[in-house]
Amino acid sequence: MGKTFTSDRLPPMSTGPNIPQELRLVTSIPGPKSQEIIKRRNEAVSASLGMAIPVVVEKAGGGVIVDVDGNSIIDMGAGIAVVNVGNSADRVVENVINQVKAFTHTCFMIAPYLGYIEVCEALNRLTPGTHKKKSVLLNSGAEAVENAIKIARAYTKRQAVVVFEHGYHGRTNLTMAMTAKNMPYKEGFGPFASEIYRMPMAYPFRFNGDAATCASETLDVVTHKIEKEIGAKNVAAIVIEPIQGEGGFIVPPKGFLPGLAKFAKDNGIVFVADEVQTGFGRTGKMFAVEHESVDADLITTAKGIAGGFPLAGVTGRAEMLDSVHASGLGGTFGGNPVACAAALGAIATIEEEKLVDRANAIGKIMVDALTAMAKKYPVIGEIRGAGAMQAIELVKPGTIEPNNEAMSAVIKYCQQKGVLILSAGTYANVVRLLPPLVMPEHLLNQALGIIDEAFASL
Ligand code: PLZ
Repeated sequence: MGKTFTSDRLPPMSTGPNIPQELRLVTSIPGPKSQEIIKRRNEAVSASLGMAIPVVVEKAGGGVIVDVDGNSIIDMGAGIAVVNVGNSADRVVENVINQVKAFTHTCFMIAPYLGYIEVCEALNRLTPGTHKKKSVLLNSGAEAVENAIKIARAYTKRQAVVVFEHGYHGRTNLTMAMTAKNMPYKEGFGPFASEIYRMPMAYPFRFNGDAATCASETLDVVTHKIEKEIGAKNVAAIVIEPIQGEGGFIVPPKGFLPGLAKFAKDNGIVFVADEVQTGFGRTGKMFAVEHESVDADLITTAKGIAGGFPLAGVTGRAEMLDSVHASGLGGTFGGNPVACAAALGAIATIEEEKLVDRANAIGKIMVDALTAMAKKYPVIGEIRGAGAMQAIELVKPGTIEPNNEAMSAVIKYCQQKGVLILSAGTYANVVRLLPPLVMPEHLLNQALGIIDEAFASL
């Protein structure tokens, strides 16, 4: 099915549960069983929740999701960059089963347990920088970002928070305020938290000039605005995704992040890298700030940390984590023992299976295929990303005008052919590819072939 791109750069590896690693369509999408259950979904579940593909999952592993009708779909989304180690990865399953049998909850603030401490030790070790680090564990990416702001404010005794155009940080009140895009995230949900200041983002594709000028000019504007409009001495934190995720996989030009980090350091501002989407090997480094050796004071993590279990963290300078008064941070479920056991399994998988290298190999295969497509199809404005986090920005041919219709058509075509891909972008014109890092090569090639067909069909 579809033209395939061949290469031999991905070594075979265990894909967890014993699910054939194949694209198999036995019904149209959605099949009859999925349709029946989706009727119940629509009766029982809030109508406000989205649904990227209308199939009901029965099992998943490696590079596929198998639905209740027996269709086996290639997963190019990994549950939004969560199952980097694949679904039901062996070490995650084993750790979780053992932990569930031992105990499921005590509340770390009531009676501590080793798993939480070991996850913090792993985060302190894996995040870049040789300074003394500490961590706190939470339940979700948004909660991690909220806690990073609490820590930065407590440490600096300042209030202002600087965020960026196209940024995404979550759906809680504070993180909604930090998120750039109104629809669907913010519309009607105000009033929003105060003391959030949004700055222009260095977005080379939409900047009139080369990447170096984009970095230096945008940095000038940002620092000028911070100084003149907020006052640098009032800023507690600058929060940025090293590669913006929901905003459309916007990769800041070289020099922009280090420049911001330096400005933060010079002005006593806590520099927070939101690595919720980019973390745990996704971009071909354990953390995306490593691409430019950016010195982040705090790093927020979630998604890929625990092989699908809800867990998040804030990791950073020990003196910052320790500046909060006793019992100032916490939560009932934060660092749940089962989620911690899963995280230890996921982290062991990433390290022992060398998934960071594999993310780079996956990236090379994707970039080769996508670059070839960009030459053929004028709706492709830009291919960008890092490692196994790659996106295609779609435009009206010959312009940089966003092409939302083409994005929807490509995604729909792929779904009908059994390839799950996700959308992104402030202008809803970006196709993003986030395969599990255990994706077998033949499935990756097959998915890329179908994406090519989708463009040809436009
Ligand atoms: N920071 C950088 O990408 C979550 C959102 C999906 P939570 N991105 C996926 C949706 O539509 O809700 C995200 C992120 C970055 C923070 C978050 C928030 O993480 O675990 O969804 O709260």
